[in-house]
Amino acid sequence: MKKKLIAGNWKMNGGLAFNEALVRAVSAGLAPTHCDVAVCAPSPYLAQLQGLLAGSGIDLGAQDISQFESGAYTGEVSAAMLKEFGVRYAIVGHSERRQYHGESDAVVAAKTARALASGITPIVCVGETLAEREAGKTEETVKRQLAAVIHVNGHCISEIVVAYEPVWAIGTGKTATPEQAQQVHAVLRAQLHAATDRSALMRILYGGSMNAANAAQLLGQPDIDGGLIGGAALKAPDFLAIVAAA
Ligand code: 3PY
Repeated sequence: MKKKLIAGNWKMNGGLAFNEALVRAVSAGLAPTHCDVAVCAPSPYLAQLQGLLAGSGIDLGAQDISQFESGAYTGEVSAAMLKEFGVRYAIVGHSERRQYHGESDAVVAAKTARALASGITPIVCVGETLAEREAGKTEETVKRQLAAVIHVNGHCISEIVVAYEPVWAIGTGKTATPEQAQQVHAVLRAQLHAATDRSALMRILYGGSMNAANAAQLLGQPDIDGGLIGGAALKAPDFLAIVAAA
């Protein structure tokens, strides 16, 4: 049976004291797990988080991963470095990285391949902008973004976690309706199905202002297998409520 995954994306938030208080509150409130739970923290805090999460049942994730193995890539963090801190997941191709750091589909594919080759599960984000949705290009956009990582040679794509994050729902407080989200998730599932006979076991998360109030309805959709949680992951009661709804 496939377990749902609820992963917090802390983005560029946190601090030593804040992280400790948040993780302690989440761990204390976590009922025996019926779903997988992870937090994707900023790189400088991975060592702290590795310690805090030990024995909690919560996995550690990074928010990015270098496409390169090692060398003269100032500012980059390699898969091997992430592994040293027990990182299990890495978010790849979040729209904020595509938008502010110019990450192309090709770069996202290279990062996905690097993560898979290193035993880190990539959480590959896809999603359309408002302009693309209004132009009727939602399907075309997400299919193009997913195709880029599906055709990564030589890797088992069934190890990928996909996250559908409509860009217009990120940091805006707007959320796709459960029906809108399900519609896109079904498209993504069909595309995965054409690529692997393990598509039914793959997790497709919804991200984009998922919160305590809307989680149950979104997570109740047949092709929504979890959530990638932004702002609500920074508040223990909200994050726990989403986990409970999974
Ligand atoms: C959001 O919920 O805003 C996100 O971007 C999650 O990744």
